Amino acid sequence: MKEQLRLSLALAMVSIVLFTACQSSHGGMEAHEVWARTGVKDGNGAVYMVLHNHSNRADELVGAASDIAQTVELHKSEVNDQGVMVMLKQDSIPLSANGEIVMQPGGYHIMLIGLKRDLKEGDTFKVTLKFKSSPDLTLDVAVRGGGMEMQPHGEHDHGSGEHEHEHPMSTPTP
Ligand SMILES: [Cu+2]
Repeated sequence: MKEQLRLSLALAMVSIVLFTACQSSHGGMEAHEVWARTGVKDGNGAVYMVLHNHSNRADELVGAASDIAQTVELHKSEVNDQGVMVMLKQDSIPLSANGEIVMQPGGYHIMLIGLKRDLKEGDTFKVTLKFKSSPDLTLDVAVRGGGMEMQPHGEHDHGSGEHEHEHPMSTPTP
């Protein structure tokens, strides 16, 4: 009886692993856990995911596009030598053969600059990834709550000294 229970537990765990593992049959690019922070119209947002390259050839992520924002850029958050978190625009992000890019808060992300509408928990929108070699990949992005909202441009931050930043730095950076 005890053995049987153990066996069924093991089988259950195997099926969970199979379910969450990559569906790698097509040998191309695949994204997992694609999500965005909540945000407000005219503010900024960020998209995160884990991107897998299931092919034996290295490639590069060279851009992203979406109707949701005025401008869409590849960014990397980094702590500079003064200990300040900054966001650096990336012209491309390398993706090794059978490798992955982890986009998460505090690291790589897809920056949405000038949102065309509010992003509320449960909303979805589309983002298209562009690669150097692989075909474009269009993804459904789910908006998750709990993200820190980015301040809209305008009233609150046309003070001096901050204008060289693309997004206000007073809020936590993606
Ligand atoms: Cu950014």
